[in-house]
Amino acid sequence: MNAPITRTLLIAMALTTFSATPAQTDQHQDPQREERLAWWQEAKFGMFIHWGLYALPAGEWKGQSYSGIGEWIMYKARIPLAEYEQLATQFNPVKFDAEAWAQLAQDAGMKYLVITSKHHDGFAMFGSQTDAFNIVDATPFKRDPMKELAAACAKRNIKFGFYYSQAQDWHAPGGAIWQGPHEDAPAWENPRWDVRQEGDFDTYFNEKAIPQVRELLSNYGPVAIIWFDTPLNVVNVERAARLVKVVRELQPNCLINGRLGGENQSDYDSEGDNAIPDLSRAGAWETPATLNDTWGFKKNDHHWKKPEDLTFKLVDIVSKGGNYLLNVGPDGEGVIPLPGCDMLRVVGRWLKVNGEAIYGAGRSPFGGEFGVFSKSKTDRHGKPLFEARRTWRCTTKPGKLYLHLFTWPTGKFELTGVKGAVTTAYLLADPQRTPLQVTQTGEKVSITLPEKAPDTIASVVAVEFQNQESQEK
Ligand code: FHN
Repeated sequence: MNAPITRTLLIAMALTTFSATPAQTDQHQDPQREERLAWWQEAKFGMFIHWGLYALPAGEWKGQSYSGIGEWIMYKARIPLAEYEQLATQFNPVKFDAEAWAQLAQDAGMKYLVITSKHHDGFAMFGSQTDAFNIVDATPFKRDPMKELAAACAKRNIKFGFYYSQAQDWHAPGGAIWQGPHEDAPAWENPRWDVRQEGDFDTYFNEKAIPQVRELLSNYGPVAIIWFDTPLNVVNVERAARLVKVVRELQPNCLINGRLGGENQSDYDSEGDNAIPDLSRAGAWETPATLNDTWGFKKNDHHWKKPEDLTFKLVDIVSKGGNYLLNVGPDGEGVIPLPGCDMLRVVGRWLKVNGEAIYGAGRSPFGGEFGVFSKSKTDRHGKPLFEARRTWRCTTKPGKLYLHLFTWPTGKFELTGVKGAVTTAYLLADPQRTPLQVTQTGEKVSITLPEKAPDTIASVVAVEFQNQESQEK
């Protein structure tokens, strides 16, 4: 690539945001897309896994700690390619246990799993004929963990998917590189830090990205999702269409997330990282989120969220119409950090009792429970501040409402704006489903509750209606 073109491309890249992704999909009136999405709409909760060579430095390089997300260490410390390649010679995650990872996803109540097959560092975590910089050919481990994980997921009926960084590749000549700023890292005049990165994007795209996507979709059985990321502005409509063609040719049922690039070619929208919309959102969308403050393992990140908060976020997202893709970052030995496992199992236990109100559930018909826009306070963009409320949420199924009570009311729970005649209400935590006392006057419903909440995180009251019509907004 000649210098002026490189410069223009890189400047243009800097003008695009890479984390928050605007709606890219035109999800309307495409019956095939609707069909592809059916299982995913039911699933609601998935496991994201960021695992790669970056798990070894774990946020530190040559004695220096780097702030922010750990999988960006190569970029932040501007690690020369030859030095980064040395990590592969040390990568031997002998404690990796695909069965244990898939079992954790199952225990957490997660119905699908998406793992980094190649992140921005360019290292393939699968056996690749395309590029020797991969886990089978370049590490002492020599195993293909993706094969093992695909099999472990299939055994448990967990849908299996791959993350693939289609634009950014800091190792292949011509791969795109974020210009910055990124967290604490500045904006670089020339974001490339190693001459080996020089090259032409199309050569990288044609000779590495497309063939590797082909490998992923040919060698691992059914792939439920291919999760692209940071298209920058290099994955334009034409390049995106080429990726879509490969996906549709090899695995017609495979879903494509909302960070492909180009326009209107994804199956569902990806929200920004850890971004949950304030209000309900139509269409198919997903929030990818972290358990602490990093995706890839960082030894000093102990800033774990609480299981109560994760459960709230899951319910909040489902009640607004979305899916929750929650990340774990295994370490260099192949172990998922224990605090993450413990938290996920708490969410899973809650789902065992209350899963009926999550899987396949629709959005809230109300909306006031999400919060209100402040009349006096503004956010950092100068827009009215959204003051979120967290006391309750509502999900729906035909003829049913599910009230998720995060704060247990004294005596009664009052609901207004209810359409239809209530026939019965009961707690999902009550195996006998003993009817609760309900009074209804027009659109006002009052449910008498026991003194103590049966579930310390959130108790769910199921409310049934005479009419089987959908209660969803
Ligand atoms: O740059 C990546 C980041 O490392 C991580 O993979 C997240 C996950 O959504 N995606 C990008 C930033 O949005």
